[in-house]
Amino acid sequence: MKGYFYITTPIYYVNARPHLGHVYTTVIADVMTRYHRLLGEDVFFLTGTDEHGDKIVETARGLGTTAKALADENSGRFRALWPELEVENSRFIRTTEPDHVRVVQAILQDVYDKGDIYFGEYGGHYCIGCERFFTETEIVDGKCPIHDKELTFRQEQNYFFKMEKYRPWLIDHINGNPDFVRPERYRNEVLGMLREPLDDLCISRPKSRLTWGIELPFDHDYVCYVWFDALINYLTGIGYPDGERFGDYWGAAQHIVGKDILKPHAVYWPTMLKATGIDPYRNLNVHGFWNVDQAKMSKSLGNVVDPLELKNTYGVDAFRYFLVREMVFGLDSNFSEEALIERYNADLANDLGNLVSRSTKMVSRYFDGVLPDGRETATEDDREVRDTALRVVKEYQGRMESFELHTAMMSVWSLISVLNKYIDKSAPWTLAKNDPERLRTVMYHMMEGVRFVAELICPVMPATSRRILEALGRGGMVQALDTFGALAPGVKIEAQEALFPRVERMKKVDEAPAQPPAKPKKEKAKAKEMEEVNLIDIADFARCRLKAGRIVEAAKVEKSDKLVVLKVDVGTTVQIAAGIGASYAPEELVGKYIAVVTNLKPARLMGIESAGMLLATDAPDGRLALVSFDREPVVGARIR
Ligand code: ME8
Repeated sequence: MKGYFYITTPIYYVNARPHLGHVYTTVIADVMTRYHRLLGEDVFFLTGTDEHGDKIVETARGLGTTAKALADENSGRFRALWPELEVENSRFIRTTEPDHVRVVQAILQDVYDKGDIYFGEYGGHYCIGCERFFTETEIVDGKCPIHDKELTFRQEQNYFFKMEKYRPWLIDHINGNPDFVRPERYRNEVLGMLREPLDDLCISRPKSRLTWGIELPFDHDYVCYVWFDALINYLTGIGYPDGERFGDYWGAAQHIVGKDILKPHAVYWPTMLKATGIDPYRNLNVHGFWNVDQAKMSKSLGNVVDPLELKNTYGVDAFRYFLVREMVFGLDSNFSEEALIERYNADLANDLGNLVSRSTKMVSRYFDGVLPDGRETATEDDREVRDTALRVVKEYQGRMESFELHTAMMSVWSLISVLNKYIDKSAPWTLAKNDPERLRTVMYHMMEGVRFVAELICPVMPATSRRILEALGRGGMVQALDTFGALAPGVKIEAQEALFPRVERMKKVDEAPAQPPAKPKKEKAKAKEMEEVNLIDIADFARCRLKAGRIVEAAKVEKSDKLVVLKVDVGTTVQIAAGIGASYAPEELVGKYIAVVTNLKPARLMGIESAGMLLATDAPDGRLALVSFDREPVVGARIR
């Protein structure tokens, strides 16, 4: 029987442009798509944009534009981004499209006719960022726990969906299908939400307040609540109710979402489906959040990561690999460009890149680029290569199935490591002189191992995979992952240069070369002139992480006239040793807002650890003047 696989991302709000978080979810969905295609399954991959609701109207108003124009613009940005990242979605859906409007109205009418929608009044605390009410137990310090913002109290007459009615059914369903919501921590979180009675879901907004939405088919004075509208995209996308695709794919539906939208997907959505008489989706796969430099990514902190910039700097495959490998699926992760560079150099330039270039070059050198026949496994080492390749395939498949993508990558890298060690231990350069028979076996096992690696990285790094397979004389995918020995002897192997040229680490100020030797006077003047016209690229400046900080502690350093040790809040607290002791008394410093460079490599000054640098300049009286702000800044905000 033909296997089907249906994968979705959240549809993203069009109030802002795409960022790293959206890219993560969508790349993961693409990786799963490619993986299931390799298994020969029929895959449908849906992504798109969520365009109705208060949040869009509010943002558009603030920008002096219309909701429609804002939606068109930002939806276009999402749509254009995906091909740049080798994301191959089957459809890009917009909730303003006519087929979606029809499906939402049909479902509303159906649930209304069944008696599960009623008219009533409700007052509650609403977060516009989340577009939902929060219950007393969810509210933290009077604020939305996701956006950390004050909630708005809203009371109005509206239509309600009888969500509470389906709570017992949902609890049973989750208990009967332990991986319905995964990883387990989120399943437990959902069961926690279901321990208390649920409020029925308010599914309308009066047109007197909001018109940017889908009109209720049974009351023209109201539009549909944005979440009720948005979730239904997963049905519209595959042609519900009559489309052939719906019948094929719905039973295989996998949603991927971030932890911020767990409740709508794990509570609203299954109960809505139940009321409509549709089977629940198969799995909800929930991932954690990317933080940036240890802080929550947010516009106000100015630390929103632009995915295109990263792709342009490091290449699409390296960027995709980093996202998949770095984040433990389900947990939060910290993004930093340093970490990306480290992974790039260690895993890609060193482990994978070296393996491919040294192996293909050896075949070129010793066998004129023609793969010799060495399929017979002769020694323990040959067997280790073969057995590892076959074992890794199984392990990798199991991990991909259960969405443990980061450990699936670890499996592949364990094979890469075995192959690199195999080459080192076999020393082909010596065999070339004294054991041609053994050299053939080693070359064959090495190249066949490389083929396994190339096939396994295909979902995450499609271009690199293609390039390696082409170098092995394989235009398309081989997909013989159950056979070690599928690579035919006699194929032409093309020698490869570095697939991933090493990337220099960001140059730190304290790593700059020592002062050049003093120059003669004339040259000095020339150098000064040069310095003045020494223009830098904006990217060079962007490497410097400058943040607004607040000094929380200051103390003089004994035996030093100049040095003070500061504790500075820059989102987190860092210790900085600064040479401003002759210009400021410690007590004068506490409470000051200053500009701090936060991505310097830690240094020790007179034995004191210093993890940053503050900015100062010269005052006319010969003392130093700290760079500060003309009004109170957000502590931890990026200076740009
Ligand atoms: O919630 N780290 O849209 P949205 C990881 N329209 N992933 C992140 C992230 C981060 N820091 N920030 C965002 C909506 N995401 C609704 C969805 S679905 C029927 C309606 C990702 O634009 C993650 O997938 O706020 C998260 O769930 C989603 O973007 C929220 O996107």
